[in-house]
Amino acid sequence: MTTPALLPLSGRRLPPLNLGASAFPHHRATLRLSEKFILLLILSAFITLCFGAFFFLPDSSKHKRFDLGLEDVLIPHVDTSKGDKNLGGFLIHGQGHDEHRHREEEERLRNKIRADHEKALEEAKEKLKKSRDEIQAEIQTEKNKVVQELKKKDSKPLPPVPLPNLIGINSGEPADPDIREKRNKIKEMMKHAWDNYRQYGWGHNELKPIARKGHSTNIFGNSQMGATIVDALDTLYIMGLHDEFREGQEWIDKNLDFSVNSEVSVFEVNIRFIGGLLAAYYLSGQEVFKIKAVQLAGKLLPAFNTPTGIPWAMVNLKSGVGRNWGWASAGSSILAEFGTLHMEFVHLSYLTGDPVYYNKVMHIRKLLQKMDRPNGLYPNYLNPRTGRWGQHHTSVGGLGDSFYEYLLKAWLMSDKMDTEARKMYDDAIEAIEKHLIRKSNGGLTFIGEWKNGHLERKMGHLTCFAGGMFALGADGSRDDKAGHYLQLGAEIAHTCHESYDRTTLKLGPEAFKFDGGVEAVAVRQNEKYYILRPEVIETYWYMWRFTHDPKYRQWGWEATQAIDKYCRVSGGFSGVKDVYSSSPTYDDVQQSFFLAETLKYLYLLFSNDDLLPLDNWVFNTEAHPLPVLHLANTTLSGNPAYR
Ligand code: DMJ
Repeated sequence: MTTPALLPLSGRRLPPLNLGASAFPHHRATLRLSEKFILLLILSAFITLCFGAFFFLPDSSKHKRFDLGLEDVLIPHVDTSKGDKNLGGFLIHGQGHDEHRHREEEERLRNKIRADHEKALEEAKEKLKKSRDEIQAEIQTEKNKVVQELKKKDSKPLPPVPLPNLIGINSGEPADPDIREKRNKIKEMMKHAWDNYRQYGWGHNELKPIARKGHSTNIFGNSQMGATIVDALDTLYIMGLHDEFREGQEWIDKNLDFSVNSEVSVFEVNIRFIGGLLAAYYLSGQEVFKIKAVQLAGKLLPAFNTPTGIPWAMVNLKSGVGRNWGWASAGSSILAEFGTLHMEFVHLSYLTGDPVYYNKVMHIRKLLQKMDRPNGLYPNYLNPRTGRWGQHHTSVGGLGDSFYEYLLKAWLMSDKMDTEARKMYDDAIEAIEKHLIRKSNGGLTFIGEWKNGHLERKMGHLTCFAGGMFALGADGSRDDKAGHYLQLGAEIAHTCHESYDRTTLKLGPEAFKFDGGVEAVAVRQNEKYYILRPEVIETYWYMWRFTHDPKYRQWGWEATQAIDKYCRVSGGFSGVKDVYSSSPTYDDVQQSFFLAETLKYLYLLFSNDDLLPLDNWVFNTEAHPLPVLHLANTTLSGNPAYR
């Protein structure tokens, strides 16, 4: 009950009564004093009565408020001519007399109550379907939310973080007209891929260039988060496609929403979305990208609520419930997934001043450091409940690859201050060289896969990125083996080029063997596809930057022409199902990494080295450039919060 209306009565003196002629024109002009006094008494008694009655009236709000969201349907126009109605235990008051309207209201009310009950029942049923772990994870998520909220309230705004030195964003124009022409061709291919996605797949994650409609895979859950837009932004930027960049920015600003009931891959969302948004932020300086990256990162954090702190592979962005892939050994998380968060998470802490991200990835590192490694190798599978390895499979390709890459890049990104990461990288690479790297009979260096003490002499297209990694890690290597690692990078680049050159389309297969007389060739039908992957071109580019051997540009140009000839369709670019067939069929998917990585690495290969120089930028595993944090005495940031 509000009091202001009463204050004038109780708080102030009554205004003097005007009892003169103007007040009572029908009476005599003057009244005797006693009459005036009696009248005054009656009036004040009347006022006191009204005042008291006002206080002693029952509180009507108690009767009409039902805190079940029903206010809007209960209050208006309820007929009380037949007395109060009692519906579902709720007392309804009201006034009016329209019987028909009354019945309608009643019906509406019943329906709403019924619908509410059904909804509650459904929710209860859904809850019962969940496992104990899931329910526990939900509770934990809720708890974390509360803690985060409290933290937010407590924490004072941090001073703005100084931006690192952003060098070489708008450079790279080659003087040589032939190289310029090739670079322009690659830009034209980017425009073709983008324009078609813009026309037929806008807002969807990817494009089906033949069916000319949107496409998605389970890594993005059932969401439509515009993966291609986010993944392509920095490529558009460095190519000078600024109108397209702005279109993408506008879509992100207006539409990119992470409060969706969708179960996504933590790794993929991190490398494509967070990496893409951060790179777009650093390149363009547009705050919206930073804000979205931080919002999204907050949605991934519940994935870390496991007994060990090793995150689940997937997380529901709305509920925060996480789980692992059904196919992974013994319910394990995957090395290349939980081990490929470091770069982005360090930048998130750097930009927000919130150490939560940094702490999550450092916790993973510490845990890995403590574990025994069979033959010094990291198995691909780790159980997040028990903290034990799953199957002893080791790979520098799928399931393992970018874990090693991120150890090296954590060191580079910290301006070489994070020596712990460098040591882990050096140790891992030594074990890999000893157990996984071999020369084929024909003299091709390859990286096989370690399976329970046995070397499988097969190399994946994904593994071809390692040529670039070895070259990138050459400088600063243990025992000054820079020359050795540069050579190793060159040998892997050569092997991977052979895997392209030995096909009909001059495009590489998904996996190729070095066994039984076969060298760098796919044997199984389901390994003959090419899905616009970047790894071989990525290695050409790193090798070009470190050696300037013209063969890398030549090989890159061969790949460009093959992609344009065999993967280009009028609705974009598509993967092909068999690189050994002269009449290949299309898989009808334009992968977002084609725009993020393949075309970017090709463009960089035909640009001068002053475009995104490697002393200042480190590319995440999806080719999103993040600046080196040149900060002395810390591996993280200049923010005192970390010291
Ligand atoms: C990309 O999404 C990333 O490079 C990832 O690390 C592995 N492979 C795909 C492209 O092939």
